[in-house]
Amino acid sequence: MVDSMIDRIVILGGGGHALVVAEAARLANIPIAGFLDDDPDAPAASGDGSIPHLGGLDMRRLPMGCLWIMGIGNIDFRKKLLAACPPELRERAVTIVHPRAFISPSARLGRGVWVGPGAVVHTRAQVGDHGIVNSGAIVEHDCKVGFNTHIAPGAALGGRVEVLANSLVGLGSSVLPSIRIGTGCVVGTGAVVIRHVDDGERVVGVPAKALSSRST
Ligand code: JB2
Repeated sequence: MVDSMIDRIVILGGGGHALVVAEAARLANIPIAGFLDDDPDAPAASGDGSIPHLGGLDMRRLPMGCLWIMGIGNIDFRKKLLAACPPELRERAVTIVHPRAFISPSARLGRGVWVGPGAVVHTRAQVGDHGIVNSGAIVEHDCKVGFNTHIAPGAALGGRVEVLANSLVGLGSSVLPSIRIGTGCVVGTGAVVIRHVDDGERVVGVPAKALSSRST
């Protein structure tokens, strides 16, 4: 079983995000071994584009020779799973870029990154390991997207924006150039961020304000 997994990918999770990643893998002619999920009847198991269920969601179950990618959206759950990744498998995380994304030749993508259709990762931008630049998101020049950070569909980061690890920049939100967003932050759907965001802060609205300050 181990040898047969070499150069095929295993997707962690079997929901909508896993299906999106699997579809791009197929378009890029990357063979898929299957998915891990505690639910054997997760959406990836049936319907169009179904893939085999290989077992429960436990990084230790990843077959030794396989390549793998996180196929789950929830950042906290991803973080927990990634922390349990056996050291010998860390370098086997594979980056998948949808064939319709644009990646500047001077941009740098880490391991285990997902870049969706219509996304742009522009000049000298960097995306850390297990980052997500989802469908139609724009990461402008010189941006830095941290480890396990998710730039959601349609979100836009202006030039030189930095978003540190384990943060979510929500659907359709915008971040002005040179803004810094800390670790473990959430930028709400449609927000417009015009000031730096501290570690752990959740901001919403136009202009974006801390959630906690809304009640004060
Ligand atoms: O806390 C968890 C957990 N959360 C999700 N514990 C365990 N054991 N399993 C969990 N899962 C598993 O991940 C579920 O079994 C599920 O099959 C799989 C995917 O989770 P879900 O279907 O909730 O969503 P998703 O991660 O595929 O997609 C989300 O994130 C994407 C980025 C959705 O919000 C999508 O709309 C979004 N595009």
